[in-house]
Amino acid sequence: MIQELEELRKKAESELATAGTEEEILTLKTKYLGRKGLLTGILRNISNVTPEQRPLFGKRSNEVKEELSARIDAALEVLAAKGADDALLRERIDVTLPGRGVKPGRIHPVIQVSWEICSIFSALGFSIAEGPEVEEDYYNFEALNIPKDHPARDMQDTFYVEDNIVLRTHTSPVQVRVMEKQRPPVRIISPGRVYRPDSDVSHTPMFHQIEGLLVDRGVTFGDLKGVLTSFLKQFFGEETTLRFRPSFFPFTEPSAEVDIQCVMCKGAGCRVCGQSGWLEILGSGMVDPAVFKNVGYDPDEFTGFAFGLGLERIAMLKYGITDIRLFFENDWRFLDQF
Ligand code: 2U9
Repeated sequence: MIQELEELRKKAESELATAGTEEEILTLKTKYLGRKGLLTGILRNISNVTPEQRPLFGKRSNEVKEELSARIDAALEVLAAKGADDALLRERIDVTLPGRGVKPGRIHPVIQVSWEICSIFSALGFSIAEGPEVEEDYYNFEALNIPKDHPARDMQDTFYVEDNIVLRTHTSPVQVRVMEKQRPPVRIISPGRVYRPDSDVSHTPMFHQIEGLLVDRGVTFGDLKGVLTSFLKQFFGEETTLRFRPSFFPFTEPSAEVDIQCVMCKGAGCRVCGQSGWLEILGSGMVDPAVFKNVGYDPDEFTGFAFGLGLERIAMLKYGITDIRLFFENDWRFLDQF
C-alpha cells in the first residue's frame, strides 16, 4: 500500500509539472484530492493495511496529501502572478506617444457671412443693435403696421409662445425698440436669429437675418439704392449687376426687392436661378409713415429706408450649397470647409 501511495504521489507530481493552465491544475486537484479523488480513495482503503503498518501509512498519506495540496496552491499562485504580469504588459500605456489632439473649432459659415456684412455696414456708419428673440406681439407685428388680419399673423407663419408673445419672425422689432428710445438720426443693422414654422431644402424653423434701418431728415429712395448697391458690390464683387424690382411689405412704402445677376450662370439661366438669370437677395423700402407714427417720429420731418436679408440664403449662394439643413447638422466634414 505504501508503495502504491508513493507511485500515486510521483504520478501526481509529474502531471502537475506539465499542467499549464488554471483549468488543468484544478482538474488535477479534483482528480487526486477531491472527495472521490485517488489519494482520498487510498486512505479509505486503510483497512487493507496491516495493523502494524497503519500508523506509518496514515502519517505518510497525510504528508503526501498536504505536500500535493501545497504544490497545487503554489502552482495556482504562480499562474495568477503570471496572468497579472501579462495583463500589465498587454494594457501598458505608452506615455511617450503623442496625444490625439483637439481639433480647433471654426466660425460657422453663417456667422462668417454675418460678420462680413456687419463690417461692410460698420464702414458705412451703421452700428449694431440687438434685441430679444422672444418678443411681444406689439413689437413683432403691430408697431410694424402688420394688422391683425394680415397673413403674416397667421399661426402657420409664427411660433406663438403665449397669446401676445411670439418667437420673433424677423429682427425688425429690434429697430422699433431702438426708435422708441432714440431720436433720429438712426443708422443701425440688427443681425440675429428669427423663427418661422417652415422646413424644406431652403427653409428651417430658425434662421438668421440682418436688417438695416436709416432714418434722418431728407433720406430718399436714391439713398436706399446707393447704400444697397455699395453693399452688394462689396459683398459679391465690383462687377455685380443688380436690379431693383417693385414689391410690397406692410412696413415699407414704396418697397423694392433687389436681385443680382445669377452668380452661377452669369445671367444665362440655370437650376440655381430657376432659369431666370437673377437671384433674389434682399427686400427693402422706404419706412412706412404708419411705423414712424407708432414710435413717435413725425413722418413729415423724417424719412428713412429699411432692408432685410436672410443669411443662410446668402451663404448658400456664396458657397454653392443646395440644402440649408447642412448648416445645422454640425457635421465637422461640412463645417471644416469654410
Ligand atoms: C422697421 C421698418 C421696416 C425691414 C425689411 C424686408 C424688407 C424683407 C425679408 C428678406 C428675406 C425677410 O429673411 S427674409 O425672409 N425682408 O424683405 N425687410 S424691408 O423693414 C423694416 C424693418 C424695421 C422699423
